[in-house]
Amino acid sequence: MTMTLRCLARTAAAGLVAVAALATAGHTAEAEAADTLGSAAAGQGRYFGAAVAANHLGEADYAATLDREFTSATPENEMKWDATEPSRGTFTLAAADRVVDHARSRGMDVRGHTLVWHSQLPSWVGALGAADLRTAMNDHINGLMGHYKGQIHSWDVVNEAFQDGGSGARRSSPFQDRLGDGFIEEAFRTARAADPAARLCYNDYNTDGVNAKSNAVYAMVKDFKSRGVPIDCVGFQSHFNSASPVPADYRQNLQRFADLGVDVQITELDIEGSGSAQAANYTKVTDACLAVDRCTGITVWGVTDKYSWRSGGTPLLFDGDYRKKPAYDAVLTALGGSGDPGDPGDPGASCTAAYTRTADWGSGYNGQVTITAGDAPISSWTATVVLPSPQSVSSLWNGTPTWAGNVMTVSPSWNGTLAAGASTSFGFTVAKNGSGAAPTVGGCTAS
Ligand code: G2I
Repeated sequence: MTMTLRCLARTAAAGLVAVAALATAGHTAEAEAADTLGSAAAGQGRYFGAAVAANHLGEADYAATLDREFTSATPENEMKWDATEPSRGTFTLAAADRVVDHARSRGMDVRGHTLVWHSQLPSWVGALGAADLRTAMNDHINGLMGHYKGQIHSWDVVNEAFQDGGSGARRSSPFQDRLGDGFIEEAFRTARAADPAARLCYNDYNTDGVNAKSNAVYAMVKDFKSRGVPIDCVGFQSHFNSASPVPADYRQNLQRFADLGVDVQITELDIEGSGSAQAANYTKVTDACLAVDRCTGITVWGVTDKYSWRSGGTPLLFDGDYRKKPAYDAVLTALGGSGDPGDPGDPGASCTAAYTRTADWGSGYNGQVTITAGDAPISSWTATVVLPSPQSVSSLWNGTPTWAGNVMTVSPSWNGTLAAGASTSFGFTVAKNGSGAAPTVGGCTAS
């Protein structure tokens, strides 16, 4: 049932659909605790996403963790203006396409980040006069949103347009300085026409609690709603550390925006720290989102601490070796899920198999396969070894082989139980019979 729940939750694009499907099947989300962030969040009618970098998708553990746990992806840098339109009118979208294709082929939603932002802006944009800049801004929105039309769940149309500090004023940028306050409204109107199905968000940081900056954003959203300027959501980046802790009025702040008639999303969550203190802060944030009906999802700003923009602060849910941190367990629990990593078939039970030739003497060789448990303890494993013809195995130790043609499937003899991350190995002696080729070691499966 655990497997069934996960599959249903992943297949359905919207969490509410997942809940309905489960109810039809005679189950509820509560009846069987979900065992990934994405499936647990879906049980609450929400998505759980991560910022994704195209250049890490080839790393097996990165992709496996992303694919297993998350139901939404935000390209971390690939959709920014410097990456997508480095010279005027020339759109370079290959890296962004990689993230979008990876995510969508695995049933994830995609958040678009970001269309109009003062940072990561190519210098040609800043050199334009007002009329040209207005055209370039609209062309950029149309170019990106047109390319991804129908594929993006929510777009950060404008990012970080307000100043830090107490004034609540707009931040100086080419857009603000040349086009004035109206550039935000214009960007949203252009965006609505470009992809009417996409949710259009304003996204910012240090707006997570009630303060002068969030008050200024609040006033803008209220004005937009009263005048019919198209806006659907507000993103709260939520980059927290000891200098910028989770605000005590986080939930109230999310709620007051929701009460304006927009969705709220936690868009770039990371919290520096470790252990139970970090976990407690993640619980606060997750609980706050769950307490606000229109908080539709949470995105953490990266998959693993290894590649975080604040990697020194270890702010994410998986450590540098893709192990679940206490913060992970805290979020999963807050979402109503349960890890239960020893359960057969649980996605936590995994292993890898690595082959080495440990000796070679002309007519024969010794091979060794090292089995390493993934991020949960395992109670058994099997690994397959395909032997090149016409080689034959004369002996095998620390494992139990069964044969089908030249495919040897090895299960444990005494060494099935491994702690998370722990290794064991089996070895075998091969008669070459004229071929010195290396065997192929297939997948490792664990329970
Ligand atoms: O700064 C944290 C985030 C604040 N809100 C908007 C987000 O878009 C922003 O993300 C970060 C990325 O996580 C970083 O990865 O934005 C940074 C740039 O403003 C990104 O850093 C840049 C480095 O500055 C570049 O040197 C590097 O080439 O990442 C680029 C790609 O790795």
